[in-house]
Amino acid sequence: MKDINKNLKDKVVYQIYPMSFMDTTGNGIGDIRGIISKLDYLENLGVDLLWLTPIYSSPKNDNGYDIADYYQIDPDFGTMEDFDLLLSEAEKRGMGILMDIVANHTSTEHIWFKKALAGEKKYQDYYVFREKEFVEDHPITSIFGGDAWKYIENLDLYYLHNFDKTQADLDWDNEEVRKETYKMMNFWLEKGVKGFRFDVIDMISKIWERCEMSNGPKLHEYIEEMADATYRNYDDTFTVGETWSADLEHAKKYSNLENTEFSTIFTFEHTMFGPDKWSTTIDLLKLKEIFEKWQKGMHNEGWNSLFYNNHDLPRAISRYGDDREEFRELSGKGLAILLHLMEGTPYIYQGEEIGMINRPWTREEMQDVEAINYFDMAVKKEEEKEVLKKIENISRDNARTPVQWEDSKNAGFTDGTPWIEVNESYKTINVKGALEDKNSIFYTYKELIKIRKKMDLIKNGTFDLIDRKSKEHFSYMREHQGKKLYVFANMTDKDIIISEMKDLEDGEVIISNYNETYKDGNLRPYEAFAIKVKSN
Ligand code: TEU
Repeated sequence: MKDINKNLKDKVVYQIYPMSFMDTTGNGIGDIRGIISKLDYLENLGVDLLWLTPIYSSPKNDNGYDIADYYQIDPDFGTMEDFDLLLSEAEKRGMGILMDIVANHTSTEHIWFKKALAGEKKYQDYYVFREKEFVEDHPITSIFGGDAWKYIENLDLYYLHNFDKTQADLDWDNEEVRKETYKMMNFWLEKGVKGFRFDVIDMISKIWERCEMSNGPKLHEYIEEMADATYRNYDDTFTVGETWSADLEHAKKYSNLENTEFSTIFTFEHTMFGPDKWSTTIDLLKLKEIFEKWQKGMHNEGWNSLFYNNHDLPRAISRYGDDREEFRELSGKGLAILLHLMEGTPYIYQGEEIGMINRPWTREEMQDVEAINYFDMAVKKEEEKEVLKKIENISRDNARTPVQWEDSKNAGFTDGTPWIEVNESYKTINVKGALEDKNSIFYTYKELIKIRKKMDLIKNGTFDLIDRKSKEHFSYMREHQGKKLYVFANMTDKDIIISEMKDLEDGEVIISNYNETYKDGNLRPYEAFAIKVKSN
């Protein structure tokens, strides 16, 4: 049996959204050579694994999550030679590459779908083609808005697309589809990738009786089969499943430490609070409860992921912290301290380590298919100003503005015209500046990664909230083998008092976002720090 979860608890993942990372050709789109040019930077940060969102051949209606050929690198990103070079250059620096596997759907440009449209029954069975009667009995709304069934006139059939109409759902109950997927995964494993992130993997088994698109009866059976056929045959792999619908029970099945389907999973409860994705404000009490539920629930039974943002979510500081310039750095460091000292695998989303923030969008500037669909529908019912505010707070485009490398033109991302707006904040927020300033957010992340690797307590300790009723601070205590770690984070822009801090004067402050250490129970705006003490 291979050691698939080697050093799992030490690892920190950095997510790269290649389109927006670094462009070396001047076409305005980031590329693989751009990633290679920044590997020294990532090594300096200290991360272990680089998760690349899809770089396969794609028409990019959903920025690469609509895959036309899983065996080809999209020419916008470079060539297979570039990719091989990336693998070896990353390996030299002790970093592994994780590929994104989109198993639920392909682009309608994929050869299978084209053959299906041309009438080949074999390939129609790869997808979910259904007749009118079935479709009428099974109304399904696309996650990107509108009807999830699209009619094809010359076949007199409908196909299912849970996302964009150019992303046709595959039928995982068809054994050939599964085998083709495993073959493709083994192709990448053979090349030397260290593992995978699985896009909407909870959707591969559907519950048709209830029109539920996730958590179907065969879900775990198929994942087991996939793991056996692929990554379980390789040493030291890392896998993460994107599972929006996972409750604790599913989560433990997925990432059970003994017989693991995935090393870890992404759950999203802490990213959504309101009635829908667009109208949701953070409720600190709720946020604390959600983290507590997952921290306690997974302890010793599974292994969770720690993240605030990714390519589908707005910037962490703008959402959970305070992006006003006077507080941005403090708040960014505070959020990092709060998250990284919990149990689970931390993910850093490109630009998070320098404190990138959201920006306002006009209709013309929006790139994201989800945001555009939403805007066009919402303005029919609501004030445009209100809708634009929601887009500014929540839109995926916020995560997709180019990484701000320098304070020069286009933030040093490209010599050409960037495919998406550059965030105007690049003059003050950029990598060059962050590296030069030993007090920057970057060095807090770097320090947190080092601390994680050294401290068993972070990897294995219990988790208990401190003062769960406080609407001002988010604080907790970890405990393991006679040692305790207290983490305090003021979530407001005011001074606050925390009485629980009083007895900790003898402890050792291991990290803080203010230079001088704390004073008896008084926390300054957004102050966050961790203290290690011996327990009696
Ligand atoms: O995301 C899954 C997903 O459900 C998101 O679309 C999410 O619901 C949305 O951003 C929030 O409303 C994955 C990918 O991460 C995303 O980029 C893709 O668009 C999607 O799958 C389809 O492949």
